[in-house]
Amino acid sequence: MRVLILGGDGYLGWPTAMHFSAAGDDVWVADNFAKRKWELEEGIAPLVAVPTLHRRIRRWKALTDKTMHIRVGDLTNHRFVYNLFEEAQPDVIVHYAEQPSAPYSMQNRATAVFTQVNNLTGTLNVLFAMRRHCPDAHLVKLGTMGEYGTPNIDIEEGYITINHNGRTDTVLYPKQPGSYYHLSKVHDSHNINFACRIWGLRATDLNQGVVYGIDTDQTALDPDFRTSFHYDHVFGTVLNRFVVQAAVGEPLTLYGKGGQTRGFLNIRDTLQCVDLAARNPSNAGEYRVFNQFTEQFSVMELADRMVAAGKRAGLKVKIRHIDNPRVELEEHYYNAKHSKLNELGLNPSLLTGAVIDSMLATAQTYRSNVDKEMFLPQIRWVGGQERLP
Ligand code: USQ
Repeated sequence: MRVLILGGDGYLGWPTAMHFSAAGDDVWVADNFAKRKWELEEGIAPLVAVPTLHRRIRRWKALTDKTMHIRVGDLTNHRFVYNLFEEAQPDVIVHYAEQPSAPYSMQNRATAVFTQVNNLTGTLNVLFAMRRHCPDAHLVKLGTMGEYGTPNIDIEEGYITINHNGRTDTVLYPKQPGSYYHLSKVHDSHNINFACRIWGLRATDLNQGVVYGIDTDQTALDPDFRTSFHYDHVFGTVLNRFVVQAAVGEPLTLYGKGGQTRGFLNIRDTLQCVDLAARNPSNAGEYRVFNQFTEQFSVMELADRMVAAGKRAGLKVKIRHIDNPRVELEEHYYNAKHSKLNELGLNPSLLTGAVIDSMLATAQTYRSNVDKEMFLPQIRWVGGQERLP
């Protein structure tokens, strides 16, 4: 397949690029390196410094003799997107190229507006470029489980059948997201669904849970192939943060009561799921939704597992309860369906003690890189004052 990966420099994009290239697919990657700029703005850095994308691609070629094509540009520039799609003629477009952090989007008006303009404009340009240059291509778009929020009923896989006043219809599942970032994914979902309905495009929206993990088969091949792993309060996801906090002897930052329950998956399973979606495309005109996670945990359960892993490693890991900087339910019902990727053959890597132990060991290796100032949350959902010019 010819696979175009949008956001190929990121935590998930780079491992995805290596995964498809290793499988023999023709890989094109595009990125505008915006994430590196946001890191500088926020004063944060990944656990391990990440070489430039150009250097990693050269190293990949040297080690595997496989070429990846790189194009640098911004998806909000429609000319860049049109030229890219015309030139690459992809069979599959894997779209990660969005601002991915809920806290980043909740800092102030400017970051909320930026997140939505950036994410929505980029995705709209992708849809229009598909219509013009590759209408048969399959869009594999990274959505989020956070689109659904935490409703008091079971979460279905994308659609729900409703009986209303004696009539029945199947509609997109209602969305109650918890940040302007998560809302940007909701708006994207509606735009993609609409493009499938009116233009007959084909798309799969992967409503992904919270990802954890440092290594994939390919990142472990060479130090240059390590991915952009964050543990800070802006871009770090909860288990990745806990692992690094434990590695440097800092308490785990548990927000609120800790009963917040989410779907989780290993970064290795992200690659497997994207691969399964890409190799089993949806039909023309079909907007397909997969709930992409393998297990549900509460944040407290993860903290307890981290404490146990610390004990095995001879570390005394403590839990610190912090006033929740977010507005979210801290005790709630959560039961999300996730069978469609399993039906396609997903073989999950579950969160065993051995998986946490190995993440902890890797984090300990890079202990001296950790900036402990980046652990405490500095962005609140309410109460922050916007600085006006
Ligand atoms: N949390 C803590 N302590 C921390 C960090 C987070 O208790 O130090 C809690 C949060 O309050 C929240 C839960 O852990 O209840 C998850 O937070 P997170 O930062 O790991 O994940 P989230 O902000 O939801 O966003 C992440 C990714 C996002 C993706 C989403 C999937 O950054 O790109 O869309 O996970 S999901 O959560 O399923 O929507």
